Amino acid sequence: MKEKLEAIKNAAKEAVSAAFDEKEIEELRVKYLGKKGELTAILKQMGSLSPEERPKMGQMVNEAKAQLEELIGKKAKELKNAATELKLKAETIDITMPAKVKKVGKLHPLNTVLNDMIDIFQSMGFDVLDGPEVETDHYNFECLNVPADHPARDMQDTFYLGTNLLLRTQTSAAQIRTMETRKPPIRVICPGRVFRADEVDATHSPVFHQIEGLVVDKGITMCDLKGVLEQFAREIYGPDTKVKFRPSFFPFTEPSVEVDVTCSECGGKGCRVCKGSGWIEILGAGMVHPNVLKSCGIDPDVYSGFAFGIGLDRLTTTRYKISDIRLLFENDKRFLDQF
Ligand code: 2NL
Repeated sequence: MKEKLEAIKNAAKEAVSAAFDEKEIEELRVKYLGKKGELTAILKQMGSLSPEERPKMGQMVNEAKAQLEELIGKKAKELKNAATELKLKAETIDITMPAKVKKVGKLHPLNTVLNDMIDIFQSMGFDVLDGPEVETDHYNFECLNVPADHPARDMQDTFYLGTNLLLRTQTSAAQIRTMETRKPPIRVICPGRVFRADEVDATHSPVFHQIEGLVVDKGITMCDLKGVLEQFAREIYGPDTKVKFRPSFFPFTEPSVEVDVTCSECGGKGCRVCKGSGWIEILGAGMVHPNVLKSCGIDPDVYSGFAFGIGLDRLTTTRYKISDIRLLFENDKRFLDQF
């Protein structure tokens, strides 16, 4: 029996020291120390020993048991530490690695310029309006005093969708509806896409963008028009910008003007951008024609107003030195990434 105990002890020691992981050591604990384990089996056989041998043998088995328990406990701890270390190593974060750059979207240059313009007019008390891109002949031309034989009404210049429906050529229609529904004082701007059947080249696109503005109240004069548009020009182009008003003609305003500002590229000396003149035309404007007020149910003997139309695309191409208007519409990522 003594030899048997020795043999079990040695086999157990060897197995424990060779154990590879926590699962294996647990299996060994069951095999040797468990209820049906080998040491327990020896204890059960003690009945066959003489009364003198029994306590001696009992002591030896208990010692062996204690030894093995300690050994197994120690090894289990070692294996557990090794496993933890391995896991921590696998989870290590290298904080010196460069971070992954997340690409976020940004505003299209047209929207950046539009937002600037909206801020300027809102600070002067204007509301921002929206309107449909598909309009009727009535709102796009008739209410605006554009006669039936005006070249703008020609199929060559306007996209017709039927005899009466068309793609709006300016954003005035939304303002016409405002005059029909709101009582003066009216102070609105209306930004949006407009459409003309133009030949496409570096400076012309059949789709472009406009901001129209309208002010109607008692006692509005050309001075109000000049004040508002000068303020706008100085905020967009800088406080030293000079503004020039030239007589012009539009069917919907009388008198009408075109507005030039000193060239932002050369400061007025003359360059390629302003074609040597020192001036750049930025908008058309005028006092709202009495016929237009009448067509909206506003009495021109009581009220007067001014209106203006500003092209957004050329303002954007000159600000960012974009050589071709088509770049604004092609959505080429290489172009858009530069803003
Ligand atoms: C341009 C400049 C302009 C208007 C637009 C307008 C709107 C209403 C009444 C009167 Cl509701 N006028 N808009 C006025 C002057 C100029 O646009 O170059 N247009 C061809």
